[in-house]
Amino acid sequence: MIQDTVLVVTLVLMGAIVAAFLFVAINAKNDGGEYAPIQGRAYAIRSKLFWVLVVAGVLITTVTTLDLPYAATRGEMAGVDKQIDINGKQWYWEIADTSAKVGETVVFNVSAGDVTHGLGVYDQDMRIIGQTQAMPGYANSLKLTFDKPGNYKLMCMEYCGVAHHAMVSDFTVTE
Ligand SMILES: [Cu+2]
Repeated sequence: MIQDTVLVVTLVLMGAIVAAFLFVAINAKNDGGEYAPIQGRAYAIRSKLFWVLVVAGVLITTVTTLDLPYAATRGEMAGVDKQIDINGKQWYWEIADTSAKVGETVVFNVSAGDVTHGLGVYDQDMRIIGQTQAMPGYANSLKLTFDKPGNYKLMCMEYCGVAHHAMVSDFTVTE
Protein backbone atom coordinates (compact mmCIF):
# COMPACT_ATOMS: atom_id res chain seq x y z
CA MET A 1 0.00 0.00 0.00
CA ILE A 2 1.32 3.43 -0.93
CA GLN A 3 0.13 4.88 2.39
CA ASP A 4 2.36 2.42 4.28
CA THR A 5 5.35 3.33 2.09
CA VAL A 6 4.73 7.04 2.66
CA LEU A 7 4.49 6.44 6.42
CA VAL A 8 7.79 4.52 6.51
CA VAL A 9 9.59 7.13 4.38
CA THR A 10 8.20 9.92 6.59
CA LEU A 11 9.32 8.18 9.77
CA VAL A 12 12.80 7.54 8.35
CA LEU A 13 13.18 11.20 7.31
CA MET A 14 11.87 12.40 10.70
CA GLY A 15 14.39 10.07 12.36
CA ALA A 16 17.17 11.58 10.24
CA ILE A 17 16.15 15.10 11.30
CA VAL A 18 16.04 14.07 14.97
CA ALA A 19 19.49 12.45 14.59
CA ALA A 20 20.87 15.66 13.03
CA PHE A 21 19.48 17.75 15.89
CA LEU A 22 20.93 15.33 18.48
CA PHE A 23 24.32 15.39 16.71
CA VAL A 24 24.39 19.20 16.79
CA ALA A 25 23.17 19.35 20.40
CA ILE A 26 25.79 16.84 21.60
CA ASN A 27 28.63 18.47 19.66
CA ALA A 28 27.60 21.99 20.67
CA LYS A 29 29.50 21.49 23.95
CA ASN A 30 32.86 21.68 22.16
CA ASP A 31 33.42 25.35 21.48
CA GLY A 32 36.96 24.87 20.16
CA GLY A 33 37.93 25.58 16.56
CA GLU A 34 37.56 28.47 14.19
CA TYR A 35 34.07 29.36 13.13
CA ALA A 36 34.84 30.94 9.73
CA PRO A 37 36.12 27.83 7.87
CA ILE A 38 33.22 25.76 9.16
CA GLN A 39 30.83 28.48 8.04
CA GLY A 40 32.42 28.56 4.58
CA ARG A 41 32.03 24.81 4.13
CA ALA A 42 28.46 24.86 5.45
CA TYR A 43 27.46 27.61 3.01
CA ALA A 44 28.97 25.69 0.10
CA ILE A 45 26.96 22.61 1.06
CA ARG A 46 23.85 24.71 1.60
CA SER A 47 23.92 26.31 -1.84
CA LYS A 48 24.33 22.89 -3.50
CA LEU A 49 21.58 21.41 -1.31
CA PHE A 50 19.25 24.24 -2.30
CA TRP A 51 19.43 23.29 -5.99
CA VAL A 52 19.16 19.57 -5.19
CA LEU A 53 15.92 20.32 -3.32
CA VAL A 54 14.58 22.54 -6.13
CA VAL A 55 15.20 19.81 -8.73
CA ALA A 56 13.81 17.09 -6.43
CA GLY A 57 10.73 19.20 -5.70
CA VAL A 58 9.97 19.78 -9.39
CA LEU A 59 10.50 16.08 -10.23
CA ILE A 60 8.41 14.77 -7.32
CA THR A 61 5.59 17.23 -8.01
CA THR A 62 5.51 16.31 -11.69
CA VAL A 63 5.62 12.54 -11.17
CA THR A 64 3.03 12.47 -8.38
CA THR A 65 0.49 14.69 -10.14
CA LEU A 66 0.62 12.88 -13.50
CA ASP A 67 -1.50 10.07 -12.10
CA LEU A 68 -4.42 12.17 -10.82
CA PRO A 69 -7.71 10.70 -12.08
CA TYR A 70 -8.95 13.89 -13.74
CA ALA A 71 -7.54 13.39 -17.26
CA ALA A 72 -11.08 12.69 -18.51
CA THR A 73 -12.17 16.17 -17.45
CA ARG A 74 -9.65 17.48 -19.97
CA GLY A 75 -11.19 15.24 -22.64
CA GLU A 76 -8.54 12.52 -22.56
CA MET A 77 -10.61 9.40 -23.25
CA ALA A 78 -7.89 7.06 -24.54
CA GLY A 79 -8.10 3.64 -22.90
CA VAL A 80 -11.54 4.26 -21.41
CA ASP A 81 -13.79 1.17 -21.53
CA LYS A 82 -17.04 2.74 -20.46
CA GLN A 83 -18.61 5.99 -19.36
CA ILE A 84 -21.26 6.08 -16.65
CA ASP A 85 -23.49 9.07 -15.94
CA ILE A 86 -24.11 9.74 -12.25
CA ASN A 87 -26.52 12.37 -10.98
CA GLY A 88 -26.64 13.29 -7.29
CA LYS A 89 -29.97 14.30 -5.79
CA GLN A 90 -31.34 14.79 -2.27
CA TRP A 91 -30.76 12.10 -1.18
CA TYR A 92 -29.80 9.42 -3.66
CA TRP A 93 -27.60 8.73 -6.67
CA GLU A 94 -29.04 8.16 -10.13
CA ILE A 95 -26.54 5.80 -11.72
CA ALA A 96 -26.78 4.72 -15.35
CA ASP A 97 -24.82 1.50 -14.72
CA THR A 98 -23.75 0.00 -11.39
CA SER A 99 -21.20 -2.54 -12.56
CA ALA A 100 -17.85 -2.93 -14.27
CA LYS A 101 -15.37 -5.72 -14.93
CA VAL A 102 -11.94 -6.07 -13.32
CA GLY A 103 -9.35 -4.16 -15.31
CA GLU A 104 -11.86 -1.87 -16.93
CA THR A 105 -11.24 1.86 -16.94
CA VAL A 106 -14.43 3.72 -16.18
CA VAL A 107 -15.19 7.40 -16.50
CA PHE A 108 -17.91 8.60 -14.16
CA ASN A 109 -19.57 11.73 -15.53
CA VAL A 110 -20.82 13.29 -12.33
CA SER A 111 -23.44 16.00 -11.96
CA ALA A 112 -26.17 17.04 -9.52
CA GLY A 113 -29.88 17.72 -9.84
CA ASP A 114 -30.48 20.07 -6.93
CA VAL A 115 -27.66 21.14 -4.62
CA THR A 116 -23.94 20.42 -4.60
CA HIS A 117 -23.00 16.88 -3.63
CA GLY A 118 -19.68 15.05 -3.68
CA LEU A 119 -19.09 11.62 -5.16
CA GLY A 120 -16.64 9.42 -3.27
CA VAL A 121 -15.78 5.92 -4.53
CA TYR A 122 -14.73 3.44 -1.82
CA ASP A 123 -13.29 -0.04 -2.25
CA GLN A 124 -14.31 -3.09 -0.20
CA ASP A 125 -11.89 -2.08 2.59
CA MET A 126 -13.64 1.33 2.70
CA ARG A 127 -10.55 3.06 1.37
CA ILE A 128 -11.40 5.95 -0.90
CA ILE A 129 -10.07 5.40 -4.41
CA GLY A 130 -11.40 8.56 -6.05
CA GLN A 131 -13.73 11.48 -5.57
CA THR A 132 -15.09 14.50 -7.36
CA GLN A 133 -17.59 17.26 -6.78
CA ALA A 134 -21.17 16.80 -8.06
CA MET A 135 -22.50 20.21 -9.08
CA PRO A 136 -25.74 21.30 -10.76
CA GLY A 137 -25.06 22.39 -14.34
CA TYR A 138 -21.59 20.87 -14.54
CA ALA A 139 -20.27 17.41 -15.42
CA ASN A 140 -17.07 16.46 -13.64
CA SER A 141 -15.39 13.37 -15.02
CA LEU A 142 -13.66 10.95 -12.68
CA LYS A 143 -11.53 8.28 -14.34
CA LEU A 144 -10.88 5.10 -12.36
CA THR A 145 -9.49 1.67 -13.18
CA PHE A 146 -10.87 -1.17 -11.07
CA ASP A 147 -8.07 -3.63 -10.24
CA LYS A 148 -9.95 -5.82 -7.78
CA PRO A 149 -13.37 -7.46 -7.90
CA GLY A 150 -15.84 -6.71 -5.15
CA ASN A 151 -18.54 -4.46 -3.86
CA TYR A 152 -17.60 -0.79 -4.05
CA LYS A 153 -19.57 2.02 -2.45
CA LEU A 154 -20.49 5.40 -3.86
CA MET A 155 -21.04 7.87 -1.03
CA CYS A 156 -21.83 11.55 -0.79
CA MET A 157 -18.89 13.60 0.45
CA GLU A 158 -20.52 17.01 0.70
CA TYR A 159 -23.09 17.72 3.39
CA CYS A 160 -26.33 18.23 1.46
CA GLY A 161 -29.15 18.07 4.00
CA VAL A 162 -30.73 15.87 6.64
CA ALA A 163 -30.37 12.55 4.79
CA HIS A 164 -26.88 13.23 3.42
CA HIS A 165 -25.56 10.14 5.23
CA ALA A 166 -28.07 7.95 3.35
CA MET A 167 -26.59 8.74 -0.06
CA VAL A 168 -24.84 5.38 -0.36
CA SER A 169 -25.03 3.22 -3.48
CA ASP A 170 -23.38 -0.05 -4.46
CA PHE A 171 -21.09 -0.53 -7.40
CA THR A 172 -20.09 -4.07 -8.33
CA VAL A 173 -16.86 -5.07 -10.01
CA THR A 174 -16.86 -8.63 -11.36
CA GLU A 175 -14.10 -10.89 -12.68
CU1 LIG B 1 -25.02 14.76 -0.53
